[in-house]
Amino acid sequence: AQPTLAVVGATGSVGTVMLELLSSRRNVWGEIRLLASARSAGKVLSCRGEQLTVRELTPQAFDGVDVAMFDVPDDVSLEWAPIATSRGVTVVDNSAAFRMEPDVPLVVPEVNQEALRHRPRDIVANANCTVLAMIMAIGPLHREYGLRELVLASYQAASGAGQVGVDTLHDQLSKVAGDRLLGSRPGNVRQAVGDDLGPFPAPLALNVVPWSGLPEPLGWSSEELKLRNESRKILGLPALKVSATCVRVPVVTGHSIAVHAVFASEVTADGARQALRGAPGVILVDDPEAGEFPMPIDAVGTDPSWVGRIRRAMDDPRALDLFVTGDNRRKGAALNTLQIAELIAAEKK
Ligand code: 11C
Repeated sequence: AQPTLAVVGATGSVGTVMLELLSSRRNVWGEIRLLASARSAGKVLSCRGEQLTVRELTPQAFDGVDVAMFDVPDDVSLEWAPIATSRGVTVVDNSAAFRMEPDVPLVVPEVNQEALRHRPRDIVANANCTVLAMIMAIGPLHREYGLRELVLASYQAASGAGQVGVDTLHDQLSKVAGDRLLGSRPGNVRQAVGDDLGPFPAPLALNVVPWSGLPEPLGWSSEELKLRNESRKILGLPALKVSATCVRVPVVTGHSIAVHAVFASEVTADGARQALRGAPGVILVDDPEAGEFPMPIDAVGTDPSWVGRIRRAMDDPRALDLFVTGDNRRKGAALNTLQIAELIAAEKK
């Protein structure tokens, strides 16, 4: 029989993309069960052409389930993933709750699929959305040249903060539209936007905000530490040097990263392009003279990481500079989670 899949957090922003992907990818599932908080229970959602009623998340709701994809806040995953595994379910979790646990693999199928084999807790973690966009490009380059160091700047979309982030950006954009003096005087964008900043620490419309996530010691943000720690774990490079600055930009969907990557051996831009051209889950868009660059407006709604602006560093023959963009709700969240779930489904057959 085909395995039963539960989608936990089915009504959320990433859950919605999970249902879209389940409707468009090769069907490997028997029953699909949608679970969410009591508030959302009873809603009817469409998936694979079926109308499915959302059920409340309870321990019994996992009975008969083989694999569960979780997209819920960290504290909900912490509580509910062990309840699911105790009922025989393999959990693929998109929160940050388990990512750095040594006995939980952090898997990107195109980069470290072998890590999936060792999962003593029956929990597999899905990586952070900024990490996922970047690591898809860095994985093949690491295999070719041996990665030593990453210096990163992110350009993260509002949807990284969920639907409330998207709504906040659109509300702010409507408040600033039409007034051509806005942005030319100190403080006038703040005044136009008002006090409702949603999940962001400053106005996002007509602005960039050099902050994403929660405060960590010594001035770093949690998002910046995730880029460091999760990259190290996925690549199996525990001492990799990583410095990141994470920035929110007024984009709805699509996280971008400017990458300076230092390798063990000399690189060439053509060699890097060659390594990326055949890489699964990567699309090379690198013809600046023709106006072809990786950009969120093109990458949104697509599966791969878009990579371009590939240059050898002018002052270091072992370093590359490049730009990467990926849909943070697809490969950055729903798609990678589902790819892992599909690999587990194939094992269970
Ligand atoms: C953002 N990347 O753009 C964050 C959201 O580690 O799963 C995802 C947080 C995470 O705000």
